[in-house]
Amino acid sequence: MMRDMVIGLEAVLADGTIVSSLTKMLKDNAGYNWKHLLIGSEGTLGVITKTVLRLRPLPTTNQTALVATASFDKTAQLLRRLEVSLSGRLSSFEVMWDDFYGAMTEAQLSKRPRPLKLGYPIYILLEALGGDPDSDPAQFERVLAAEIDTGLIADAVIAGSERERQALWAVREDMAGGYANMHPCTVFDVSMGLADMAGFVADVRKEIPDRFPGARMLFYGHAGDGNLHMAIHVGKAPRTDEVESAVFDLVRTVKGSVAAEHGIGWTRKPYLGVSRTDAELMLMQKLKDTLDPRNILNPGKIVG
Ligand code: LAC
Ligand code: ZN
Repeated sequence: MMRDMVIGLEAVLADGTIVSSLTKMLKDNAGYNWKHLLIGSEGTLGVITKTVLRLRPLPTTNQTALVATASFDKTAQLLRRLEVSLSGRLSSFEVMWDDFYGAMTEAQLSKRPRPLKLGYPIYILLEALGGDPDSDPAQFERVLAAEIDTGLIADAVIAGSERERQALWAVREDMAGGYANMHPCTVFDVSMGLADMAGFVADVRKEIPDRFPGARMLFYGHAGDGNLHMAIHVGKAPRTDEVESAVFDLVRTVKGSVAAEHGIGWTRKPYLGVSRTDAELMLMQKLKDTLDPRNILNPGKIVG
């Protein structure tokens, strides 16, 4: 659930109390924000039974492109510049490292041609949303052309129709085929400051094959949010604990998160301390003990 979309909530607590604030107020600073305590608590503090979501008017235009850059540093610069030059309209910035792009487009060749040639270190799926059909597409093309001139974009293809737009999105989202030779694999959902991401990826790319010769890896993510996904295959046996502890040691060094969007559950529970201090863990445990003293709500998940 996207935290900032939720404005109202109803939940049942462990003792049966129903707490309800099905408000339509966008601004409400009256006391503790208990709604945000429950959002993301994975059912461990209460059972959410109703929500009020904030809706926004649907944008009427979209522009989509796949671009390639020569480095992650250029990618980060491009993100900062597009946030300004697209007048706040940038809505997707999905980064795909060469390994991911190569595997996906190779597996999809029977369905669609590869939109940009191989050989660049980074590919990015960009999308902008807007409300002005007269000027939005022209602005998008102008902005991308300008970044080709600055050298931040090395190559680009812009979708000229809804069909082409879907074909570009499919490179990122039609992932089953690209994973075909990755089974079994350990998948990750980490995040960190954008400034740390290039170094982190380089460290994983060095350390994992050092420890697990012949390892195969795919890197991709929602880099606009600092969110990085990785899939790591180290052979017929998954060796999940060893792979996780190697990767999470590196996450610790960049003070990153072990769970950017998919939560902790029980698989990431042993690593919660990578991203949370002892004091934070103590506070989480106190909240759990207070709200669910008999440990009946999704026991064993996150804390406790
Ligand atoms: C994705 C999902 C797995 O980004 O979070 O593809
Ligand atoms: Zn994701």
